[in-house]
Amino acid sequence: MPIEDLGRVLVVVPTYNEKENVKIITKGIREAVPNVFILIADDNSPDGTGKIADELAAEDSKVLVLHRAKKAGLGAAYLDAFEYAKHENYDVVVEMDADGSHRPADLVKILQALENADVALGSRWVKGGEVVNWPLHREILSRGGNIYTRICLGIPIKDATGGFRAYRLSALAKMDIGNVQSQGYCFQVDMAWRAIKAKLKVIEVPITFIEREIGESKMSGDIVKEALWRVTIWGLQKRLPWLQKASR
Ligand SMILES: Nc1nc2c(ncn2[C@@H]2O[C@H](COP(=O)(O)OP(=O)(O)O)[C@@H](O)[C@H]2O)c(=O)[nH]1
Ligand SMILES: [Mg+2]
Repeated sequence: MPIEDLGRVLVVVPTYNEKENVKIITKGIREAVPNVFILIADDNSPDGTGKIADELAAEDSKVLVLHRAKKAGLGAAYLDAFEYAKHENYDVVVEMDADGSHRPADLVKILQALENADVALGSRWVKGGEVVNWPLHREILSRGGNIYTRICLGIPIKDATGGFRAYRLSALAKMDIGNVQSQGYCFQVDMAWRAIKAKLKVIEVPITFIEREIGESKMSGDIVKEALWRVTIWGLQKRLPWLQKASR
């Protein structure tokens, strides 16, 4: 089945201080999958990324910009974008970083995989997946975090923290995302966990993740801590159902 059969696809690219990267990624996506819509979700980046995004939108009618008031985390930006996708009747929504870590060539693979799934997760930790130029501590953190997640939640997903993935809107509608509160990596785990709980077909697609060359990572200790405590609580809730009521 060709990608066109998926319907209207919206690739959401969240940005915070990505003024050089935003042009490169927009061009890369456009070349790899000519017909997709691209939504740049910018949190009022101080470096002027939002203005550059507006210029890109002026040149290409399928590039759109979601201007958000201030930095409020990746999860909030994506939830806003998903709401937009629903309102505008898209069929598929994709999450993709602006910093060059996610290759447009893999976007094609992820969309093709979605032809037989509800959710397709780009995965660094399945056979054929890889990470390029990551310092050892990042690799240990990601591998370790994913093993911990798999054990806590009892799910078969090898890379639940990755941020390169596609959802059918019909799947998002079943995932009860109105009460998602998690932000950084935890947002990704939260979404994967909800997809599995909703009994959707989730598949992992091997990707090559390349560490950014331009700009700075927004990863922080707080993001790691958030993932750790929330995943631990979800794991406990799964095993001790009476905890469900205590917190969601
Ligand atoms: N809109 C928005 N985008 C963000 C925010 N934090 C990170 N991003 C974007 O999310 C993507 C991934 O973030 P990055 O800093 O590269 O994280 P890393 O890959 O884990 O080091 C990039 O495109 C960032 O610009 C945020 O608070 N708001
Ligand atoms: Mg990055």
